Amino acid sequence: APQYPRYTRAEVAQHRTPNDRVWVTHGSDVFDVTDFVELHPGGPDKILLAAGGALEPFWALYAVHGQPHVLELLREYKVGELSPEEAAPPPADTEDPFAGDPPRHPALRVNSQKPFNAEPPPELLTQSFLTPNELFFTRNHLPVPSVEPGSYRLLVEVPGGRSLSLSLAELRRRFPKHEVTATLQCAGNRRSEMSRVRPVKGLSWDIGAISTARWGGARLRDVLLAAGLGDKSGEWHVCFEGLDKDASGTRYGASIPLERAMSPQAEVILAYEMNGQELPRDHGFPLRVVVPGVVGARSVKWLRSVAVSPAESPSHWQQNDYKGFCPSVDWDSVDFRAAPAIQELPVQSAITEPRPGAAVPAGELTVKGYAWSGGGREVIRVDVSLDGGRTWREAELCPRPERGRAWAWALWELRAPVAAGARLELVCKAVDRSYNGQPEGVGGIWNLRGVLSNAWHRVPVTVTR
Ligand code: HEM
Ligand code: MTE
Ligand code: MO
Repeated sequence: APQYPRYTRAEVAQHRTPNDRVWVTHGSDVFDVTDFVELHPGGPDKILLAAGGALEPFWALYAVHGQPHVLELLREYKVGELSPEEAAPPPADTEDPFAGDPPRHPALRVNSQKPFNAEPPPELLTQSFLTPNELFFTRNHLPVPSVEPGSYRLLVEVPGGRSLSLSLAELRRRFPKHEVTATLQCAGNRRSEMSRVRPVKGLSWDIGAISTARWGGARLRDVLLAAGLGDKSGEWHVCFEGLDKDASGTRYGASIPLERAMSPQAEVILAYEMNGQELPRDHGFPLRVVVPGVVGARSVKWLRSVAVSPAESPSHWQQNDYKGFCPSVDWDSVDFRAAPAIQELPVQSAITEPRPGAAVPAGELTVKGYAWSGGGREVIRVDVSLDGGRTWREAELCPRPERGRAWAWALWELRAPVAAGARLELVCKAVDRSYNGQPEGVGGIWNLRGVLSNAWHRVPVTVTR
């Protein structure tokens, strides 16, 4: 057998672009696939996502690679092997509250490592209607709690009713499983565009703080009824608390109006399944709330307790965050009590392909993206412009797997001829069933926290020959 040079993972990681050569690993083999990048049937952008690292996490998502001819093709590009000492993982730091966080997919774009906040790259976001669990955006405010599923109990408190303490087995046995396909979006999605107008405080999300899954679990309504919830008049809320806490013991919390929790049409569930698998640790294992059509912040993960209360959750994230304000309000004048907590989100859309600044070939251009609105309001149309909003055409909405309440996004596509040498400004905007549209610019919706960023999405590209 031929002798190959040995490399460390750090050496492989230096080869991430065609200029530096594109290296990948598979098992303990190292490959230089630079000359294959342009030939890749899945496109050059996709293969580059794995550049400098292991192929396995990517190939696990795209099963076409599990065929013998793919491995044979790869073998032609072998240039080396990983050094034997590369196998052992680094020792964990026990002082670090985040040391127990789970491993993550290398494709995720990390906005903050501790706590972990990351979004899928746009090229993968609209690759499938349901976001693979490994790529689903993650928004953690605190370390991921370690939960032992056998001893886990959910506390349920209903005034005038009884307190329940439910094991996972009881939740599954006592309540029928309800499934709902729903998109979750963080209030801060597309914040980076807002901070370009004027600085805002918050994580700099691009367009990927949004993802879609099929969730399975018990209806919150059924659980509250089992706890003896009777007729309630006046204002009531359902407060959720997570098991995740900061150094002072403060836990993540949020609430929704009782009316939504009890509405059979609103389909609020306590989910133990995500896309047919048990919940991943980053997404709330073993149990989370899923509130379809509502800002992600209310879908509390690692659910510790559910309590019906005359007041909203006292949590910082309900009272002093996730609220919108007039563009003139600054950190000296802001009064968080003056604005209602965000629940249903406004209509949103974004272009996922091509990427800003891309050079696209002349001929037929395919523009792809997502569109979604809160409250179950179906997206009825997506308008796309190639000239900065002067003229428009209607995108084709990809068929949705199910009708009814539009808790999930619509993926869309537009094909248009483009001429060599042109400079285009691609723009998209969606319209929902209530004929709500998106604002043209960021200026009028700018707010100090950078939430609710849903202006027309603009993507400049140039056309080569
Ligand atoms: C398709 C090879 C990396 C995403 C394919 C196919 C081959 C291939 C041969 C066609 C398979 C068939 O239809 O029989 C490779 C090699 C890679 C690589 C050699 C690395 C050196 C990646 C990565 C991703 C990816 C990192 C994703 C991030 C895809 C997708 C398709 C595909 C989505 C399907 C395209 C379609 O159905 O039109 N790849 N691939 N590939 N690849 Fe890769
Ligand atoms: N629940 C707990 N317990 N802790 C959190 O930090 N983050 C919230 C919400 N639920 C959070 C939480 C926010 S702001 C969002 S946008 C969603 O979870 C993100 O869910 P995901 O990480 O599964 O995408
Ligand atoms: Mo969020």
